[in-house]
Amino acid sequence: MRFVNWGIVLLVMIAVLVACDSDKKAENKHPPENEKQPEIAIPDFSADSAYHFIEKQISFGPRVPNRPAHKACAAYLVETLSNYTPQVIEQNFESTAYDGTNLSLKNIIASFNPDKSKRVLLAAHWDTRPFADNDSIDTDRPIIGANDGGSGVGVLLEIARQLHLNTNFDVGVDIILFDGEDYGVPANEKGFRNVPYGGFCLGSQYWSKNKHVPNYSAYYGILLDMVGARGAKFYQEGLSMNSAPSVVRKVWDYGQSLGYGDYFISQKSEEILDDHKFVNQWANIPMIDIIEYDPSTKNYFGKYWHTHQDNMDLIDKNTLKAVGQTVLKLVYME
Ligand code: AHN
Ligand code: ZN
Repeated sequence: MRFVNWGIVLLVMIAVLVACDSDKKAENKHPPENEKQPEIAIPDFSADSAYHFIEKQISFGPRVPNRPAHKACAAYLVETLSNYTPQVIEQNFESTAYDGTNLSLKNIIASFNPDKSKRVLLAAHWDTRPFADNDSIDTDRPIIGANDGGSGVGVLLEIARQLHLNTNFDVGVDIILFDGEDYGVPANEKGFRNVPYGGFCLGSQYWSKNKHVPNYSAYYGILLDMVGARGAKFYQEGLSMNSAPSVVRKVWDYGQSLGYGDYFISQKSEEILDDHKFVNQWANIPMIDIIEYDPSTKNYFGKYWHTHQDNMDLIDKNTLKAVGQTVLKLVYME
Protein backbone atom coordinates (compact mmCIF):
# COMPACT_ATOMS: atom_id res chain seq x y z
CA MET A 1 0.00 0.00 0.00
CA ARG A 2 1.24 3.48 -0.84
CA PHE A 3 2.21 5.77 2.02
CA VAL A 4 -0.35 8.57 2.66
CA ASN A 5 0.84 11.66 4.52
CA TRP A 6 -2.31 12.56 6.46
CA GLY A 7 -0.64 15.68 7.79
CA ILE A 8 -0.35 17.12 4.28
CA VAL A 9 -3.92 16.08 3.42
CA LEU A 10 -5.17 17.93 6.50
CA LEU A 11 -3.16 21.07 5.62
CA VAL A 12 -4.58 21.09 2.08
CA MET A 13 -8.14 20.78 3.45
CA ILE A 14 -7.59 23.69 5.82
CA ALA A 15 -6.13 25.80 3.03
CA VAL A 16 -9.19 25.13 0.83
CA LEU A 17 -11.57 26.06 3.65
CA VAL A 18 -9.71 29.30 4.40
CA ALA A 19 -9.68 30.25 0.71
CA CYS A 20 -13.47 29.70 0.44
CA ASP A 21 -14.07 31.83 3.49
CA SER A 22 -11.96 34.76 2.32
CA ASP A 23 -13.74 34.57 -1.07
CA LYS A 24 -17.00 35.10 0.78
CA LYS A 25 -15.55 38.07 2.65
CA ALA A 26 -14.36 39.62 -0.60
CA GLU A 27 -17.89 39.20 -1.99
CA ASN A 28 -19.32 40.97 1.01
CA LYS A 29 -16.99 43.91 0.51
CA HIS A 30 -18.17 44.39 -3.07
CA PRO A 31 -21.85 43.48 -3.23
CA PRO A 32 -23.27 43.22 -6.74
CA GLU A 33 -24.90 46.44 -8.04
CA ASN A 34 -28.46 45.21 -7.48
CA GLU A 35 -27.83 44.25 -3.87
CA LYS A 36 -28.48 46.98 -1.31
CA GLN A 37 -25.33 48.41 0.28
CA PRO A 38 -25.35 48.82 4.04
CA GLU A 39 -26.73 52.29 4.77
CA ILE A 40 -24.30 54.77 6.27
CA ALA A 41 -26.17 57.66 7.81
CA ILE A 42 -24.70 60.84 6.35
CA PRO A 43 -25.87 63.99 8.10
CA ASP A 44 -27.59 66.79 6.28
CA PHE A 45 -25.23 69.73 5.68
CA SER A 46 -27.11 72.90 6.62
CA ALA A 47 -26.48 75.66 4.08
CA ASP A 48 -28.38 78.07 6.35
CA SER A 49 -25.88 77.41 9.09
CA ALA A 50 -22.87 77.77 6.75
CA TYR A 51 -24.35 81.05 5.48
CA HIS A 52 -24.70 82.30 9.03
CA PHE A 53 -21.04 81.44 9.71
CA ILE A 54 -20.03 83.60 6.72
CA GLU A 55 -22.21 86.53 7.83
CA LYS A 56 -20.68 86.32 11.28
CA GLN A 57 -17.11 86.49 9.88
CA ILE A 58 -17.83 89.51 7.73
CA SER A 59 -19.51 91.27 10.67
CA PHE A 60 -15.99 91.83 12.02
CA GLY A 61 -15.01 93.69 8.85
CA PRO A 62 -12.11 92.76 6.55
CA ARG A 63 -9.89 90.15 8.27
CA VAL A 64 -6.61 91.78 7.28
CA PRO A 65 -3.54 90.70 9.30
CA ASN A 66 -2.34 93.17 11.97
CA ARG A 67 -5.77 94.82 12.18
CA PRO A 68 -8.21 94.56 15.13
CA ALA A 69 -10.93 92.83 13.04
CA HIS A 70 -8.45 90.03 12.20
CA LYS A 71 -7.77 89.47 15.88
CA ALA A 72 -11.45 89.57 16.84
CA CYS A 73 -12.43 87.14 14.11
CA ALA A 74 -9.66 84.72 15.13
CA ALA A 75 -11.08 84.67 18.67
CA TYR A 76 -14.54 83.93 17.25
CA LEU A 77 -13.21 81.08 15.08
CA VAL A 78 -11.32 79.50 18.00
CA GLU A 79 -14.34 79.83 20.28
CA THR A 80 -16.72 78.37 17.68
CA LEU A 81 -14.50 75.38 16.89
CA SER A 82 -14.04 74.79 20.64
CA ASN A 83 -17.80 74.25 20.89
CA TYR A 84 -17.37 71.24 18.59
CA THR A 85 -14.11 69.66 19.77
CA PRO A 86 -11.76 70.07 22.75
CA GLN A 87 -8.76 69.75 20.40
CA VAL A 88 -8.21 73.26 19.05
CA ILE A 89 -4.70 74.60 18.52
CA GLU A 90 -3.72 78.19 17.75
CA GLN A 91 -0.47 78.29 15.83
CA ASN A 92 0.92 81.82 16.20
CA PHE A 93 3.84 82.95 14.03
CA GLU A 94 5.36 85.94 12.32
CA SER A 95 5.90 86.28 8.62
CA THR A 96 7.31 88.98 6.38
CA ALA A 97 4.93 90.28 3.72
CA TYR A 98 6.09 91.00 0.12
CA ASP A 99 6.58 94.70 1.04
CA GLY A 100 8.58 93.97 4.20
CA THR A 101 5.70 94.42 6.68
CA ASN A 102 5.98 92.09 9.66
CA LEU A 103 2.69 90.19 9.99
CA SER A 104 1.42 88.51 13.17
CA LEU A 105 -0.41 85.47 11.85
CA LYS A 106 -2.40 82.58 13.29
CA ASN A 107 -3.29 79.20 11.81
CA ILE A 108 -6.18 77.54 13.64
CA ILE A 109 -6.37 73.74 13.81
CA ALA A 110 -9.31 71.70 15.12
CA SER A 111 -9.01 67.91 15.39
CA PHE A 112 -11.65 65.18 15.63
CA ASN A 113 -10.86 61.56 16.55
CA PRO A 114 -7.29 62.58 17.47
CA ASP A 115 -6.17 59.00 18.12
CA LYS A 116 -7.02 57.68 14.65
CA SER A 117 -4.01 57.23 12.40
CA LYS A 118 -6.02 57.44 9.16
CA ARG A 119 -6.74 61.16 8.85
CA VAL A 120 -8.37 63.54 6.38
CA LEU A 121 -7.23 67.16 6.33
CA LEU A 122 -9.78 69.85 5.43
CA ALA A 123 -8.56 73.41 4.95
CA ALA A 124 -9.46 76.94 3.89
CA HIS A 125 -7.86 80.36 4.37
CA TRP A 126 -9.54 82.70 6.86
CA ASP A 127 -7.71 86.01 6.15
CA THR A 128 -8.92 88.47 3.55
CA ARG A 129 -7.14 90.58 0.96
CA PRO A 130 -5.82 93.98 2.13
CA PHE A 131 -6.78 95.69 -1.15
CA ALA A 132 -9.30 95.51 -3.99
CA ASP A 133 -6.67 95.47 -6.72
CA ASN A 134 -9.08 94.21 -9.41
CA ASP A 135 -11.72 96.86 -8.72
CA SER A 136 -12.07 100.19 -10.52
CA ILE A 137 -12.81 102.15 -7.33
CA ASP A 138 -11.36 102.16 -3.84
CA THR A 139 -8.60 99.80 -4.90
CA ASP A 140 -6.53 100.45 -1.80
CA ARG A 141 -9.33 99.60 0.61
CA PRO A 142 -9.55 95.98 1.79
CA ILE A 143 -12.29 93.68 0.47
CA ILE A 144 -14.88 92.12 2.78
CA GLY A 145 -14.14 88.65 1.32
CA ALA A 146 -17.49 86.90 1.76
CA ASN A 147 -16.46 84.34 -0.84
CA ASP A 148 -12.65 84.71 -0.90
CA GLY A 149 -12.00 83.81 2.72
CA GLY A 150 -15.48 83.62 4.24
CA SER A 151 -17.04 80.78 2.23
CA GLY A 152 -14.46 78.04 2.78
CA VAL A 153 -14.39 78.77 6.51
CA GLY A 154 -18.21 78.88 6.65
CA VAL A 155 -18.45 75.43 5.07
CA LEU A 156 -15.77 74.02 7.39
CA LEU A 157 -17.42 75.43 10.54
CA GLU A 158 -20.67 73.74 9.50
CA ILE A 159 -18.79 70.47 8.87
CA ALA A 160 -17.25 70.80 12.35
CA ARG A 161 -20.74 71.28 13.82
CA GLN A 162 -21.96 68.14 12.06
CA LEU A 163 -18.95 66.09 13.22
CA HIS A 164 -19.86 67.10 16.77
CA LEU A 165 -23.56 66.21 16.34
CA ASN A 166 -23.03 62.91 14.49
CA THR A 167 -20.02 60.97 15.69
CA ASN A 168 -20.58 57.90 13.50
CA PHE A 169 -17.58 58.55 11.25
CA ASP A 170 -14.47 56.36 11.42
CA VAL A 171 -11.69 58.56 10.11
CA GLY A 172 -9.68 61.20 11.99
CA VAL A 173 -10.38 64.74 10.73
CA ASP A 174 -8.24 67.85 11.04
CA ILE A 175 -9.66 71.20 10.03
CA ILE A 176 -6.98 73.83 9.37
CA LEU A 177 -7.79 77.48 8.85
CA PHE A 178 -4.73 79.03 7.21
CA ASP A 179 -3.82 82.66 7.73
CA GLY A 180 -1.96 85.02 5.37
CA GLU A 181 -3.08 83.42 2.12
CA ASP A 182 -4.19 86.59 0.39
CA TYR A 183 -1.45 89.11 1.29
CA GLY A 184 0.18 88.69 -2.13
CA VAL A 185 1.61 91.38 -4.43
CA PRO A 186 -1.19 93.51 -5.95
CA ALA A 187 -2.04 92.93 -9.61
CA ASN A 188 -0.51 95.62 -11.86
CA GLU A 189 2.22 96.22 -9.28
CA LYS A 190 5.48 96.44 -11.21
CA GLY A 191 7.89 95.96 -8.31
CA PHE A 192 8.35 92.94 -6.08
CA ARG A 193 8.92 90.57 -8.98
CA ASN A 194 11.30 88.40 -7.01
CA VAL A 195 9.05 87.77 -4.04
CA PRO A 196 8.63 84.00 -3.64
CA TYR A 197 5.16 82.78 -4.69
CA GLY A 198 4.07 86.39 -5.11
CA GLY A 199 3.78 86.67 -1.33
CA PHE A 200 0.67 84.45 -1.26
CA CYS A 201 -0.02 81.46 1.04
CA LEU A 202 2.10 82.47 4.05
CA GLY A 203 0.13 80.37 6.56
CA SER A 204 0.24 77.13 4.57
CA GLN A 205 3.95 77.66 3.92
CA TYR A 206 4.56 78.01 7.65
CA TRP A 207 2.38 75.04 8.61
CA SER A 208 3.95 72.79 5.96
CA LYS A 209 7.35 73.35 7.61
CA ASN A 210 6.04 73.46 11.21
CA LYS A 211 3.21 70.97 11.54
CA HIS A 212 1.04 71.26 14.66
CA VAL A 213 1.94 67.67 15.59
CA PRO A 214 5.48 66.36 14.92
CA ASN A 215 5.47 63.82 12.05
CA TYR A 216 1.84 64.65 11.30
CA SER A 217 0.53 63.21 8.08
CA ALA A 218 -2.85 62.60 6.50
CA TYR A 219 -4.28 60.14 4.01
CA TYR A 220 -5.27 63.11 1.87
CA GLY A 221 -6.41 66.72 2.12
CA ILE A 222 -9.09 68.94 0.61
CA LEU A 223 -8.73 72.71 0.30
CA LEU A 224 -11.83 74.86 -0.14
CA ASP A 225 -11.35 78.26 -1.80
CA MET A 226 -14.18 80.43 -3.11
CA VAL A 227 -16.90 77.84 -2.69
CA GLY A 228 -19.95 80.04 -2.17
CA ALA A 229 -20.61 82.17 -5.27
CA ARG A 230 -23.88 81.90 -7.20
CA GLY A 231 -23.39 79.69 -10.28
CA ALA A 232 -19.82 78.70 -9.34
CA LYS A 233 -18.20 75.91 -11.32
CA PHE A 234 -15.49 73.67 -9.95
CA TYR A 235 -13.12 72.27 -12.56
CA GLN A 236 -10.52 69.60 -11.81
CA GLU A 237 -7.58 71.83 -10.99
CA GLY A 238 -4.20 70.96 -12.55
CA LEU A 239 -2.02 70.46 -9.48
CA SER A 240 -4.77 68.47 -7.75
CA MET A 241 -4.98 66.19 -10.79
CA ASN A 242 -1.21 65.70 -10.82
CA SER A 243 -0.82 65.05 -7.10
CA ALA A 244 -4.07 63.37 -6.03
CA PRO A 245 -6.10 62.32 -9.10
CA SER A 246 -7.99 59.56 -7.26
CA VAL A 247 -9.16 62.02 -4.60
CA VAL A 248 -10.35 64.44 -7.30
CA ARG A 249 -12.30 61.64 -9.01
CA LYS A 250 -13.84 60.47 -5.75
CA VAL A 251 -15.00 63.99 -4.82
CA TRP A 252 -16.38 64.73 -8.31
CA ASP A 253 -18.13 61.30 -8.37
CA TYR A 254 -19.79 61.94 -5.01
CA GLY A 255 -20.74 65.49 -6.03
CA GLN A 256 -22.31 64.34 -9.30
CA SER A 257 -24.09 61.35 -7.70
CA LEU A 258 -25.62 63.68 -5.11
CA GLY A 259 -27.08 65.76 -7.96
CA TYR A 260 -24.53 68.58 -8.02
CA GLY A 261 -23.29 67.96 -11.57
CA ASP A 262 -23.85 71.62 -12.47
CA TYR A 263 -21.11 72.54 -9.99
CA PHE A 264 -18.62 69.66 -10.30
CA ILE A 265 -17.37 69.73 -13.90
CA SER A 266 -15.30 66.76 -15.08
CA GLN A 267 -12.80 68.85 -17.02
CA LYS A 268 -9.26 69.71 -16.14
CA SER A 269 -8.26 73.33 -15.49
CA GLU A 270 -5.02 75.25 -15.28
CA GLU A 271 -2.73 74.78 -12.29
CA ILE A 272 -3.56 77.37 -9.60
CA LEU A 273 -1.16 78.66 -6.93
CA ASP A 274 -2.97 78.09 -3.66
CA ASP A 275 -2.40 76.67 -0.15
CA HIS A 276 -2.56 73.08 -1.42
CA LYS A 277 0.73 73.61 -3.30
CA PHE A 278 2.72 73.74 -0.06
CA VAL A 279 0.79 70.96 1.64
CA ASN A 280 1.53 68.77 -1.40
CA GLN A 281 5.11 69.76 -2.09
CA TRP A 282 6.51 70.67 1.34
CA ALA A 283 4.39 68.57 3.73
CA ASN A 284 4.07 65.66 1.26
CA ILE A 285 0.35 65.26 1.85
CA PRO A 286 -1.73 64.76 -1.32
CA MET A 287 -4.21 67.62 -1.29
CA ILE A 288 -6.77 68.76 -3.83
CA ASP A 289 -8.25 72.24 -4.26
CA ILE A 290 -11.96 72.77 -4.77
CA ILE A 291 -11.82 76.27 -6.22
CA GLU A 292 -14.17 78.23 -8.45
CA TYR A 293 -12.89 78.50 -12.01
CA ASP A 294 -14.30 80.46 -14.91
CA PRO A 295 -12.44 79.87 -18.18
CA SER A 296 -14.23 82.85 -19.78
CA THR A 297 -12.62 85.48 -17.53
CA LYS A 298 -9.05 86.65 -17.91
CA ASN A 299 -7.97 85.84 -14.36
CA TYR A 300 -9.93 82.52 -14.39
CA PHE A 301 -11.92 83.41 -11.29
CA GLY A 302 -15.23 85.27 -11.09
CA LYS A 303 -15.49 88.94 -12.11
CA TYR A 304 -16.00 89.80 -8.43
CA TRP A 305 -12.56 88.39 -7.55
CA HIS A 306 -10.45 90.81 -5.47
CA THR A 307 -13.09 93.53 -5.84
CA HIS A 308 -15.67 95.04 -3.47
CA GLN A 309 -18.31 92.86 -5.20
CA ASP A 310 -17.03 89.95 -3.12
CA ASN A 311 -19.79 90.49 -0.53
CA MET A 312 -22.84 88.61 0.79
CA ASP A 313 -24.89 89.37 -2.38
CA LEU A 314 -22.65 86.93 -4.21
CA ILE A 315 -23.20 84.06 -1.80
CA ASP A 316 -25.70 81.36 -2.76
CA LYS A 317 -26.79 78.69 -0.31
CA ASN A 318 -27.14 76.18 -3.17
CA THR A 319 -23.42 76.43 -3.89
CA LEU A 320 -22.54 76.07 -0.19
CA LYS A 321 -24.82 73.02 0.01
CA ALA A 322 -23.27 71.35 -3.06
CA VAL A 323 -19.74 71.64 -1.70
CA GLY A 324 -20.58 71.02 1.96
CA GLN A 325 -22.76 67.95 1.40
CA THR A 326 -20.19 66.43 -0.97
CA VAL A 327 -17.28 66.85 1.46
CA LEU A 328 -19.40 65.66 4.37
CA LYS A 329 -20.30 62.49 2.45
CA LEU A 330 -16.63 61.85 1.79
CA VAL A 331 -15.78 62.05 5.49
CA TYR A 332 -18.57 59.71 6.60
CA MET A 333 -17.75 57.19 3.83
CA GLU A 334 -14.02 56.99 4.73
C1 AHN B 1 -3.30 83.62 -7.15
O1 AHN B 1 -3.89 84.65 -7.00
C2 AHN B 1 -1.94 83.58 -7.72
N1 AHN B 1 -3.80 82.44 -6.83
C3 AHN B 1 -5.09 82.29 -6.26
C4 AHN B 1 -4.99 82.05 -4.83
C5 AHN B 1 -6.07 82.79 -4.18
C6 AHN B 1 -6.12 84.14 -3.98
N2 AHN B 1 -7.15 82.29 -3.72
C7 AHN B 1 -7.88 83.22 -3.23
N3 AHN B 1 -7.26 84.36 -3.37
ZN1 ZN C 1 -7.92 86.06 -2.90
